[in-house]
Amino acid sequence: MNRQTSAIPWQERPAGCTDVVWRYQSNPIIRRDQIPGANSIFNSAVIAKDGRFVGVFRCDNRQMQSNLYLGRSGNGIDWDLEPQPLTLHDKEGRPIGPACGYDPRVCLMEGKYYVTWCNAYHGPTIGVAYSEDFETFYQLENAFLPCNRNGVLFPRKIGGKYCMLSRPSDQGHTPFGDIFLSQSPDLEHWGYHRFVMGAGGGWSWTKIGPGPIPIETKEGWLLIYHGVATTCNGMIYSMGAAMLDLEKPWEVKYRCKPYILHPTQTYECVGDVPNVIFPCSTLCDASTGRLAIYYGAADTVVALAFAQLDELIAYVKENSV
Ligand code: BMA
Repeated sequence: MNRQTSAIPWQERPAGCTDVVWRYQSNPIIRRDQIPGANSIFNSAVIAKDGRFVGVFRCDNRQMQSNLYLGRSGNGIDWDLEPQPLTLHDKEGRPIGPACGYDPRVCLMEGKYYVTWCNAYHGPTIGVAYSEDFETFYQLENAFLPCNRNGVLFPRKIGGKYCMLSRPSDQGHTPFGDIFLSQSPDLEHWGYHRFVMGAGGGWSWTKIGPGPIPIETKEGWLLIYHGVATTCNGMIYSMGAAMLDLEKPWEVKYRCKPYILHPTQTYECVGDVPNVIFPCSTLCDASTGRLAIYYGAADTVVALAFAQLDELIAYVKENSV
């Protein structure tokens, strides 16, 4: 189970709101210039550790280069971000340089914190690194051939294999894209690829991509993902949800027809890339079923939304394709 035990950020659903997912009233939680020299800080991943919170943050500098930065927080809302990018080490422990790339996810598995992100190797592909202490990170082999984005690990082996979702792509802004699942005995050799689900439906007809680490529930893996529609004015990124089979997670049990969050607020609609909601992580309180969802807004800032896990699952089932 990847549910957390720390007291996660929480705000009750505002009076009069009937939405299954609602926003933190003081969004955004990370400003675009919270790291000196930053242009923007957005699509970022947090996780609970030792009663506090840690995270890997995407920061684009003023040359518009993307790097990953570490952050720490006592409450999951106010974050201290390191001023320099995270340094990667090779398997022998030698420093190999800053973690270049974007859109990190963080997965706790077998006592290690795994970071997957969009790395560059003759095009975008999925970088993988791990840390036991969230201080020193060791890079493994890239998971896939280019071009691929949105590598998202499951938090345990399934059927004896590690599993990762991803979205094969192109070099650019990819006007297509479906979610696939790959399996590995060792987190370095990936195969047994399976189709999971494709772009489709009004708000996600152009492409979809997996978001936070899937959440294990009795009824299946809850997958929160982003879906994209192309309009005469560009792409709109919304948040969707589906349930995957627990033991065959390439099988979709339920897929929610409506989006669960859509860019409507100024900080989601105005920024470097307007109209983008891009979820990368969740915190889930096991005792209360409270869910905090962290998402990048307008490719500029980090924002927070909330849901009750049971309500969200019921909503996905009731509104399933
Ligand atoms: C995708 C990625 C994301 C970004 C999104 C919207 O292709 O680059 O990092 O949030 O586009 O611009």
